[in-house]
Amino acid sequence: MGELLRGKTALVLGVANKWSIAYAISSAFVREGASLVLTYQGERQRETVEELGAELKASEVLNCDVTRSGDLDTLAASLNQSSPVLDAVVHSIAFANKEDLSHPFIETSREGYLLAQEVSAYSLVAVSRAVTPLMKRGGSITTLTYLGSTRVVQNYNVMGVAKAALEASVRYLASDLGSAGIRVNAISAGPIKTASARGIKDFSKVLDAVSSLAPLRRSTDPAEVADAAVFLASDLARGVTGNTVFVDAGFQIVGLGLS
Ligand code: NAD
Ligand code: IMJ
Repeated sequence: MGELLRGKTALVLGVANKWSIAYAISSAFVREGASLVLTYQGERQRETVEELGAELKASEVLNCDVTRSGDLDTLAASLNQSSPVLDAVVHSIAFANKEDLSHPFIETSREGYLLAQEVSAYSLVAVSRAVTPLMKRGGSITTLTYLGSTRVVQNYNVMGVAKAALEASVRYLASDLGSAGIRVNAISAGPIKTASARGIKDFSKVLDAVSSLAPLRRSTDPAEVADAAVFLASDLARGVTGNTVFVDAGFQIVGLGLS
């Protein structure tokens, strides 16, 4: 048990199950003394996320599909009732059509491109606008990104373009919100076997390649990402905004790796 987030209230969006990076972050936040509000995406996830919320003693577990602006308005209104002061927000949400993550990028349809942008990048802007009025003491907004935003990673395709937009959105949001004492950052995590990775072709090969080439010679543990999220949400990171922090066993520095 630590105290880095004692007295802080955090909203975490993106817990689907216990493998979710957002779940590891939620557990670390609770360990550091934060109180939590979780959201889930639609009825299908309600039971699982309510169970995880109960285990983490979350004060609330609310429905929020980020593509529905009504859901964001309702979320802000419910929070205003129950947790009128928020200190930290974690956005751990991404989605693209499965076929767009296996076919050549040039074949991406207009609809598929816009869907990936809407869910994976625009949602950070929409969530930030909805909840920043509750961040009355200032605070921190953190999102999750991946190296495919700036490098070509096989099959990441339309998600890479969406993550590039997400990282640029982090910088513009940091600029808008700095005067309110709100910091905005991204964590660029190395590959982790979550529900969003399991269906991906050759994902085990990606994990093996990364663990042999990364300076630390291993893959990324969700608990390491969670501890970086604790840092960014805490007052220790009071001077850090607009940044992308890599938690990837060092993989992103490697040029030509021969293991
Ligand atoms: P995950 O599947 O557990 O989490 C993705 C979450 O996005 C789910 O909770 C899902 O419900 C949510 N989501 C999708 N569409 C939504 C919508 N319309 N409204 C609300 N929520 C929606 O997988 P994860 O790996 O924990 O992914 C979390 C974040 O981490 C994503 O942004 C992902 O891009 C990023 N990331 C993952 C890895 C990895 O290797 N797993 C690496 C780097 C970054
Ligand atoms: C995803 C696709 C291709 C390569 C990939 C990934 N690599 C990594 C991921 C190398 C690490 C996981 N990742 C970083 C993501 O952001 C995943 C996003 C994602 C995954 C799915 C799978 C199921 C589906 N849609 C998805 N949308 C986004 O239908």
